[in-house]
Amino acid sequence: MFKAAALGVLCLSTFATASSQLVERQSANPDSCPGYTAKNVKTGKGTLSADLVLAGTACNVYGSDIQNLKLAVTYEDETRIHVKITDAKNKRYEVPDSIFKRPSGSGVDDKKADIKFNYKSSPFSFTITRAKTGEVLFDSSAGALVFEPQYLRLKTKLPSQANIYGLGEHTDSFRLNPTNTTRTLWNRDAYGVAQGSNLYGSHPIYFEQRTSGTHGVLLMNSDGMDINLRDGSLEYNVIGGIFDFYFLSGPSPVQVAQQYATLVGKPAEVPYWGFGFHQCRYGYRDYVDVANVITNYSAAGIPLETMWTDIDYMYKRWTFTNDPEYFPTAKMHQITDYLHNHNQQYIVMIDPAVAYQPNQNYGAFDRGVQDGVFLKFPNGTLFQGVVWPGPTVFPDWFHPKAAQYWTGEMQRFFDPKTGIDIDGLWIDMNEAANFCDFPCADPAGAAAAAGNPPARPAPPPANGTQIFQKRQTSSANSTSSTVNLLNPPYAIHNALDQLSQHTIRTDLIHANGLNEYDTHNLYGFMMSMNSQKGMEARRPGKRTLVITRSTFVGAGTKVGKWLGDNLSTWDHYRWSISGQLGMASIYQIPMVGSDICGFGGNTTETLCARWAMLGAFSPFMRNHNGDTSISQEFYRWPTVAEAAKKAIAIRYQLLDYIYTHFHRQNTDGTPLLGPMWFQYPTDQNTYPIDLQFFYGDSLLVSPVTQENSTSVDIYLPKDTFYDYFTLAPVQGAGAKVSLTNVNFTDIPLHIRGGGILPMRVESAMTTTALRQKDFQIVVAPNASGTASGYLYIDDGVSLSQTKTTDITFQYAKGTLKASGKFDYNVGSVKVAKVIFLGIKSQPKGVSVSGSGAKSKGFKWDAATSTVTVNVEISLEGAFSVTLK
Ligand SMILES: *[C@@H]1O[C@H](CO)[C@@H](O)[C@H](O)[C@H]1NC(C)=O
Ligand SMILES: *[C@@H]1O[C@H](CO)[C@@H](O)[C@H](O)[C@H]1NC(C)=O
Ligand SMILES: *[C@@H]1O[C@H](CO)[C@@H](O)[C@H](O)[C@H]1NC(C)=O
Ligand SMILES: *[C@@H]1O[C@H](CO)[C@@H](O)[C@H](O)[C@H]1NC(C)=O
Ligand SMILES: *[C@@H]1O[C@H](CO)[C@@H](O)[C@H](O)[C@H]1NC(C)=O
Ligand SMILES: *[C@@H]1O[C@H](CO)[C@@H](O)[C@H](O)[C@H]1NC(C)=O
Ligand SMILES: *[C@@H]1O[C@H](CO)[C@@H](O)[C@H](O)[C@H]1NC(C)=O
Ligand SMILES: *[C@@H]1O[C@H](CO)[C@@H](O)[C@H](O)[C@H]1NC(C)=O
Ligand SMILES: *[C@@H]1O[C@H](CO)[C@@H](O)[C@H](O)[C@H]1NC(C)=O
Ligand SMILES: CC(=O)N[C@H]1CO[C@H](CO)[C@@H](O)[C@@H]1O
Repeated sequence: MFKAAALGVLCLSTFATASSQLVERQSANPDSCPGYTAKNVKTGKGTLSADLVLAGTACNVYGSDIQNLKLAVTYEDETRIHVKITDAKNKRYEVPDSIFKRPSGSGVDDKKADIKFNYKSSPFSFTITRAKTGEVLFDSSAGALVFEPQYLRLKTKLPSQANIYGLGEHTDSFRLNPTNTTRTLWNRDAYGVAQGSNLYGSHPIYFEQRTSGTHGVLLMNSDGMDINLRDGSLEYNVIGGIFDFYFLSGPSPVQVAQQYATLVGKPAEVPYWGFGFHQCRYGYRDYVDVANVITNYSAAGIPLETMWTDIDYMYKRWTFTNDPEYFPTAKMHQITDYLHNHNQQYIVMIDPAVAYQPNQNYGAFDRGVQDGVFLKFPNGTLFQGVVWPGPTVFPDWFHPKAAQYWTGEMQRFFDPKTGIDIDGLWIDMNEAANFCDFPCADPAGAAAAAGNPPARPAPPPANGTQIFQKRQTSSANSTSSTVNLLNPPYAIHNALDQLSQHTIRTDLIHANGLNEYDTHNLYGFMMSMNSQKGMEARRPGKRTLVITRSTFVGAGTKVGKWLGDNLSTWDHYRWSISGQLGMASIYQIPMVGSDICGFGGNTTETLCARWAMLGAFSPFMRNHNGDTSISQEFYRWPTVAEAAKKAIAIRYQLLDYIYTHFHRQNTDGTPLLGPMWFQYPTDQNTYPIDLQFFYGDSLLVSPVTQENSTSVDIYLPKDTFYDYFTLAPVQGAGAKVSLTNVNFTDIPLHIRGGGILPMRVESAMTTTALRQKDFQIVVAPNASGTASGYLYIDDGVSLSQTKTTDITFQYAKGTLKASGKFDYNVGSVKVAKVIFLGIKSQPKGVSVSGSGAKSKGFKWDAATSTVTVNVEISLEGAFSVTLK
């Protein structure tokens, strides 16, 4: 329809008009826009409202300027201000309540608030300032406010070289480049992509870190957008919805995280076993392969908690089916029975797209059609795309029967008696991904051309036969349309040529009248909500473990997240750290991890060894790779096996420490994983660091990050640390420290002075066995000689816990005190050891108190300044241990 040259030259395939308008688009300058004047300003208790009237001649940069806007400001509590700007006359799309439950309540007295809203009338702009100091945190006077049907623009001033974090999902550095960053939010299936582009999820939240404090800014909007960071400013360019801002006061980084969690929802608890080690790959040929991996792990003495299967198990890749020859139900029962009998678990993947297979007795398709839950064109024809099974249809999560349909399919297919008795669920391709080039006029032809689904050789599967096709990346060929829901005038920097490319058409209308254009970024989150519900219905009262690829604000309240299809490269190994820091500490999705050893391409022994160790300090620890990659189970190489055994043993010994921190994040939003500046917010040296991080409050992880290297330069703030392995004190000087001779089975770890770590005395092959091990308490005093820590224990699986143990440890002046709640019945598990670090002189003796508590002697090690006290203390009540 349009000249290829025009499309090619300007890369504006989205702009479906004559070339004169292309020129206009090029010169469109929002800074020339008139802005708005605030009139009729009304203030109430903690509220302010105003009319915003266009202040001059419309600039119409990407559409017609809307004449009259409405401003509503609410001081929702002392720490949060809500600022909403929308069309005064016409209702516009807003993120629905079913996705984001807006806080209720009418607000607090602004005099009590930690941050303040101030405005200028003409042209209208506003600031957010700290009440105590008057420091300006946000100032929209950096550029004209523009509000057009499909283009919203607002620009705030920032300090030069600002420290901005968030605005994910991305593989950029954790601290975003303050002078030259464009973050595009448009969820996208992004196989192995480089940095600087839009990925699977959208999180329009940023934290800004200053030595004077930290604050957070959320734009609650699900439309596509570009956020431009230039030196001194941050600019939103959004293609729909409204300006719906939430400002969070901090002032500490952890407080911003807590405030954000309060706003968007605290992360769901996961089962204790979810923290065990998970193994998966794409390309396990059949049930025999899966069974062999399970037994090979056991033979290698590497703990395997959960075995996974990718889409390989499906019949022709149809979701909610299993292949009767390669993965027959009876054999799958043998596998799940075997795993469950050995206290191990099983997880499989499902995709949202349902194979388009009319008249094939394919229940998941037939029932969906009957319920009318699939996305349709306005004329009622089913919208089809192409995914793994070939032509597919897509559930419309906004359909009133969609949740019931999805839960029903899950109940049926995962029925423990007649189906596959999974313990958790993996959901993929939910951006939603679609291989068919837009406009996908011939899905069947496109599927056949791409070889979806792949042909399988004649059964039975011969050992060693590669039966699966490659994971494809489709090359886009652009086409255009004149409809705005497909091609808005402002083109965000989507890495693909247009919004609908490689996904569901953005002009489709959902059952509730919302369009895909506005809600595209919600698709993966809505699949997450429904899948989580489906899992809960299978095992009522039990926590779920659902791992998704696509996320939106609040996804952590339902699911965990893996970082997607990365590559087996050192870059991706390094980026996995900032990727998981973003998810856990900024977006409140703490059950996160990367594909250990890398997904695409071939790993190497040393990369896999290093990644096995780094991955042991991801909340979600899973080894996974692609179908054409070499096998990378940890037992494949001696160094990797040794590294994995060692790192998993450390992880398991620390599992209750991690579980306690995860529970705390569930309770108040305090991140389980944090960047160094969360703990040292006034130390500017920590701001750019994203290759070291804290796992819980007290463990600093500093992996080797260069190929073939056995050394690493790490930063230690001015503070007391202890080497995790020798337990000897290490004084941090606020400077770099070079660590050498870090061999391929080692990862540097430091305990931060001031922490108390509850650990198991030893590791185990499963988390069930681990829960039978005794505890040892490691006390790591800070320079003032004090320390504190926590231990939370519950049954590890129930949604509501009746009896829990929640202990606070305090150490000062030679005495460790444990107090709190001791209601969970731990059976015969006791505290067997207490290790005091940094004790420079030999104690004269030790005493213990607590019902039935016994001391069984102690040992002081002069070389490392540690005292190890052997004890026998029940976890039934308060106790203390004193060094005399
Ligand atoms: C800004 O970033 C873009 C995209 O990464 C790059 O092409 C360009 O060279 C950068 N500009 C400057 C001034 O660094
Ligand atoms: C399991 O281990 C055996 C013996 O080392 C090996 O031959 C086989 O390839 C392994 N299979 C898998 C699936 O790991
Ligand atoms: C309905 O609309 C779609 C998209 O325009 C078109 O491909 C399809 O052929 C139409 N169906 C019928 C029955 O007209
Ligand atoms: C296929 O592999 C399984 C498990 O390793 C083995 O028991 C079986 O004998 C093999 N079959 C053939 C035909 O080689
Ligand atoms: C892609 O678009 C160009 C320009 O319209 C056209 O010449 C070409 O045939 C198209 N390619 C395919 C594979 O459709
Ligand atoms: C990975 O290794 C396999 C087996 O040696 C090889 O066939 C494949 O081409 C390699 N892949 C890449 C991306 O190098
Ligand atoms: C690491 O060592 C391997 C094997 O000696 C070599 O092939 C590779 O080039 C080295 N990589 C770097 C970055 O030096
Ligand atoms: C690696 O170093 C550790 C001590 O840090 C040592 O125990 C281990 O034997 C070494 N492994 C190898 C393969 O050299
Ligand atoms: C040690 O920790 C206590 C709180 O547990 C704190 O009050 C004190 O300032 C800390 N001392 C140092 C030197 O960090
Ligand atoms: C497409 C892509 O890059 N996916 C992931 C690859 O791995 C890094 C690090 O693990 C992730 O952050 C990416 O999201």
